[in-house]
Amino acid sequence: MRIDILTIFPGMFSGPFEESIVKRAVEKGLVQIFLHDIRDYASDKHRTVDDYPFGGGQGMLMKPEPLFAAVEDVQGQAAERGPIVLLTPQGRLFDQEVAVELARQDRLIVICGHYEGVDARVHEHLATDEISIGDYVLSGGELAAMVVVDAVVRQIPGALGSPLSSGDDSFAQGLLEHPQYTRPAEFRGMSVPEVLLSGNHGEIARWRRRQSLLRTAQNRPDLLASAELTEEEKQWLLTNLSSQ
Ligand code: 6GU
Repeated sequence: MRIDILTIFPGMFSGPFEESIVKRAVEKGLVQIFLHDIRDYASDKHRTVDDYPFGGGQGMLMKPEPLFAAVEDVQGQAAERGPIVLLTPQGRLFDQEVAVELARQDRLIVICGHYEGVDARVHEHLATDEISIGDYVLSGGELAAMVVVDAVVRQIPGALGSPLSSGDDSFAQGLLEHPQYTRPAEFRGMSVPEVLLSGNHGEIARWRRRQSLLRTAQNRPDLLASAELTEEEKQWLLTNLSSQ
């Protein structure tokens, strides 16, 4: 997979992509990430990428010409085709399903929005997808791009240590992940649940499933609404939620 990121702050990406899973995926040749400075595509000597909104209003907007020029140039740098994703608080909400969908692409071109927004012609005629990472406003699309790239790259087969590692993640089954423990079995008087030490895989699986349901009901009842629970699980949850 090839990912091209168009940004006015390419330097912001040097830390996050040079550590951990993204770094390893790049080293393994599973993904190539290219950063492009949108200012390189400005046509004036001041390298202007923003301007005032027509009709008045607060702040500045990103001009269309440098963004169109950047996407056209970058697109020509490789034969692969894929979505042109504009990162903006006006986009569709990013979640695990979107991460999996994007991870299936051969190529992503990601545009980091900035200032008070982006000229609407970029939304309408250049971007093929618009993504927001949540209902809050960031100063720019860069942090969102890091979030999206991290979540996408870990879905590429081979990016994680074990091929099954991402299947257990929170959201992979539409529920939050169950609690996990490592050694020591007892720490400052806090002990690991007995069942996890029992070696009984059936019991362990049942405990984990119930803990997933409990966490999801407590922290993300919205997710529980679309999960499939057996009658027994519903009963168990009712009993155990009310006893907390
Ligand atoms: Cl993609 N960009 C900005 N600027 N703010 C956001 C966002 C994106 N997603 C959530 N908030």
